[in-house]
Amino acid sequence: MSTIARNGEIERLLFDNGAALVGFAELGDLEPAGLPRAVSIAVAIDANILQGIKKGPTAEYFGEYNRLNRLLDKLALICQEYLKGLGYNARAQTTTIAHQSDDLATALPHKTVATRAGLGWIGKCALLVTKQLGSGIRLSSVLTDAPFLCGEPVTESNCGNCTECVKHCPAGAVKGPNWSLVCERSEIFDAFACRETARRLCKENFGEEITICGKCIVVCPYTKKHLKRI
Ligand code: B12
Ligand code: SF4
Ligand code: SF4
Repeated sequence: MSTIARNGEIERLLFDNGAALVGFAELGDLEPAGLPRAVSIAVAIDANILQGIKKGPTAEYFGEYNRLNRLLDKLALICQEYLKGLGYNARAQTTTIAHQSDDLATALPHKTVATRAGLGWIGKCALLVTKQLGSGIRLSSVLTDAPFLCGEPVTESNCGNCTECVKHCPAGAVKGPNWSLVCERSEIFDAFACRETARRLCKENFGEEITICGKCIVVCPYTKKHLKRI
C-alpha cells in the first residue's frame, strides 16, 4: 500500500468512527521510546454543552468529558490495531497509558503531537487551537513506525493581539505572551493556578472536585467562529 493510500485508509477509519480531525506527525527525537511518527486524533466537544459552560463548568460538561475520553480511547485503539494488522509497531496513548507527573506533564503531550501534525498551534491559554474548531476539541495520539505522508508542523502562534482567554480566565492562569516553539509552558500559563480554580468551581457548581473548566475554550474567537457555523 502506498503512503498516501495508508493515510487515506486511516483517515476514513477514524472519521467513520467519530473523529473530527486527523493528522500525521513526524516526531524526530521528541519520542523517548523511539517510535518515529504519530497519528493525531481530535474529537469535537458538543456545541450546546460548550455554550453551557460560559458561566463555569457544568455536570453536562463533565459527562461530555467522560464520553469523549471513552471515544478517544476507542479511536486510538482502532488505529493501533489497524496499524498492527499491517505489520507495524503501534502504541495508542490512551488515558490509562499516558500518565501525568507531579508537575502536571506527560512524556509526549497530545498537543505537541498535534502541532507536529499541522493541526493547529498552542494558544496563549496553552490549549491547541485549530482553524476549523478553535479549541473546542479533545485529543489523543497513536505512536507508530508506519510510514505516512506527514503534515507540515505548525511552529508559530496565530493568536496575534487577542487577549480573550487572558481576560476571562477565572484563575488568572493565562499570562499573556504568545507561544513559541522554545518557550516553557510556565512562561505562558500557570498550570497549578488553573487546576486549583477549576477544582473549586466544579465543587461549587455540581459537587465534584475534578479539574474541568474550559472558559478559555468558549471565549476564544476561533471556537466562537466554529460555534456560529452550527
Ligand atoms: C496535565 C494536563 C493538564 C494540567 C496542565 C495543563 C497544561 N496545559 O499542561 C491541568 C490540570 C492544569 C489541565 C487543565 C486543563 N486541561 Co488538560 N491535560 C493535561 C494532560 C494530561 C497533559 C498535558 C501536558 O503534558 N502538559 C505538559 C506541557 C509541557 O505540555 P503542553 O501542555 O502540551 O504544552 C506545551 C507543549 O505542547 C509544547 N509544544 C507544542 N508543540 C511543540 C512542538 C515541539 C517541537 C516542542 C519542543 C514543544 C511543543 O508547547 C506547549 C507550551 O509549552 C493532557 C493530555 C495529554 N496526555 O496530553 C490534557 C489536555 C492538555 N487537557 C485538556 C483540556 C481540555 C484541559 C482543560 C480545558 C480542562 C477541561 N477539560 O475543561 C484545562 C485547560 C488548561 C489549559 N488552559 O491548558 C486537553 C486539551 C485539548 C486542546 N484543545 O488543547 C488535553 C489534551 C486532554 C485531551 N485528551 O484532550 N490539564
Ligand atoms: S481551564 Fe479555566 S482556569 Fe484553566 S486556564 Fe482555562 S479558563 Fe483558566
Ligand atoms: S482566546 Fe485569543 S489569545 Fe486565547 S487562544 Fe484564543 S485566539 Fe489565542
